Amino acid sequence: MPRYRFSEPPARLITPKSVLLNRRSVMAGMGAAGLAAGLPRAGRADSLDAEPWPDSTDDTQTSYEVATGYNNFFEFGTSKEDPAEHAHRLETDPWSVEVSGHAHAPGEIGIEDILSDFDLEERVYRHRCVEAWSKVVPWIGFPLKDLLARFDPTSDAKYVEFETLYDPDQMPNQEGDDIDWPYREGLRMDEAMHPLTLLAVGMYGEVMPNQNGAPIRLVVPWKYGFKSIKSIVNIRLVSERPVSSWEARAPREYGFYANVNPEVRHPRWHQATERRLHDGGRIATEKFNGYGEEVAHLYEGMDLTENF
Ligand SMILES: Nc1nc2c(c(=O)[nH]1)N[C@H]1C(S)=C(S)[C@@H](COP(=O)(O)O)O[C@H]1N2
Ligand SMILES: [Mo]
Repeated sequence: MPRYRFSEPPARLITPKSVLLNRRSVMAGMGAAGLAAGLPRAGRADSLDAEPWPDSTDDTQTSYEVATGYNNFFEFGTSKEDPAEHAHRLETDPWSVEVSGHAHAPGEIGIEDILSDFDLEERVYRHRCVEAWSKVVPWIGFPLKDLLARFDPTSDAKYVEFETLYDPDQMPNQEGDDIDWPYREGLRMDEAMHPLTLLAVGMYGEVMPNQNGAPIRLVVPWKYGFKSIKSIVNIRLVSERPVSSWEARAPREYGFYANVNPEVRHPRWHQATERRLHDGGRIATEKFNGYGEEVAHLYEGMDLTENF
């Protein structure tokens, strides 16, 4: 396996206290996750046994209600309210993720094993989206590289391709053609191996709400929101650059890299500012969403206007 060398995320991006999930409460909660979608926190049966999180970003945290009530999850409809209304139809137990392609040990892993085998630390990430709105969400997750290591990628693995579940019975908008289903995304191997690239299984101390991508989703904090694919069932280690669903649909509008970049316009809108959902205020968008110190080196020598 090729060796990737990255320092661990700086302390400001991780809560000082590593918060391990109470596995039993997670397991008990997985089945209830669908029913609980949209309920206020206190009413949810699937709380994770996590300590309150200290602030590790100076931006204000988005409320749970907004973070779970204003979403993009096209499988359930194209309006921001559709996921909260319809995602309860998604059955997340049982669930497994298949890892295939250029790996010495390809295979499948169930969500229970993911929850029990990987160190789940609660981290706060600033998460800003291509629509020019931003959320600050305390994700619970672990680095994607830890999962990939288990399947032992070969040196032919240059990119990682991700796929969401395809099941129109549960995801009714997959009957339509808003996207060439299933939703697909991709990362270059070094992006996938970066310690800031997370697989998230919860947020705000709870099992992931369905509308936010239960039971497992990607979080790539320096890229626009659409890279953070939800409800993943397939991970493929490939040698050619994959084409994401958005890139396939509108190649002039959505590139493969999708790094947050206020200097690069979307053809139909500028991307210099974002509207913070917690107060509706507009602020300047930071290059790489403020994570330049950690990730800018990945793109050294690349023209980010060409490679948007
Ligand atoms: N499978 C799937 N994943 C998806 C999407 C989607 O429509 N389907 N939308 C993306 C977009 S455009 C954004 S902005 C984020 C939104 O994540 P959030 O609802 O947790 O804020 O999810 C991303 N992941
Ligand atoms: Mo988005």
